[in-house]
Amino acid sequence: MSRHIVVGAAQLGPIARSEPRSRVIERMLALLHKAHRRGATLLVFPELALTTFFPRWFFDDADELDGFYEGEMPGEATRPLFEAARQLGIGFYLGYAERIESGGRVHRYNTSILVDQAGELVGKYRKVHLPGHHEHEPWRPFQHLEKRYFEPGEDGFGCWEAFGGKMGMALCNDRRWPETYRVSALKGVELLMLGYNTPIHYPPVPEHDHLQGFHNHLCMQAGAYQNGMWVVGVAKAGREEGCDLLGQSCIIAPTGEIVAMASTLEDELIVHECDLDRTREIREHIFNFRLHRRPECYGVLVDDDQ
Ligand code: CDV
Repeated sequence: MSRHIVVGAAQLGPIARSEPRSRVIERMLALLHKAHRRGATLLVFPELALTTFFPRWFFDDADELDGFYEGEMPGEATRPLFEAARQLGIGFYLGYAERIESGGRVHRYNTSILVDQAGELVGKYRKVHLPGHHEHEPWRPFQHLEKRYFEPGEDGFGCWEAFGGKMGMALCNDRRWPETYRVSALKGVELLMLGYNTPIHYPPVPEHDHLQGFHNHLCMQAGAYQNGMWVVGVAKAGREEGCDLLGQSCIIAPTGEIVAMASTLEDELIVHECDLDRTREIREHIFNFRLHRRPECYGVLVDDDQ
């Protein structure tokens, strides 16, 4: 079986608060068809791809907040994506806000799913590293209330056998943490998909605003190289409800080199043929975990009190 997989990164431009799901899905379907025409069999969409990035606002009305979540997947709005995947034979990764009821309680997660070329769900990931804050902080020009609106995922990082290889998922802030890549690599992941919404302005440390693009690529390129894996990072980009979101969606080879990158802040597709066997160039040599890793020296990494 070929270990080459043509992967697309489907960057989305801004989504207005008033934009209905149906319109967003139309935009995503256009990218899905375009990716299919370019030979892709896997397409990666951003984090929270179906709506505007709602954690930028404080909501005290639970009904209004719930309007941003999906209660089922696929639901009425998202079913056309699954149907198109099956008809075209192209799978996808999709980030969305998940709301479930279980054990008499409501749970909310920042979630991504992987859907295969038959339109079937392969796996689900719930964001581990939730950034931002829990309480309303009026001093900020915009909020980042992920800690309020989501519970952290408790299943950690996974590895799913699909598309002829071993696939991993993470979401946005996870990409800044080396543990994301290392745990995924130790589980065998060869290609890690990562959707993000990154405001250029970071209110607690505004002197770093000019470094957002640098840090974005720095962490994903380092993660790819140090773990010998493909990384596909996909942005929701552009000026969304007055907030500038970083673009720079890219596909990164296991050597850490960027092999494709978006050049706009709008809906844009980039595509690359990824040879999953290229993971071996790194994993059998400089980062041969079996030969060179020293886990007995790393205990502090998982100490609870650090
Ligand atoms: N959606 C995110 O996780 N955003 C964070 C910001 C808040 C730093 C990020 O890491 O890009």
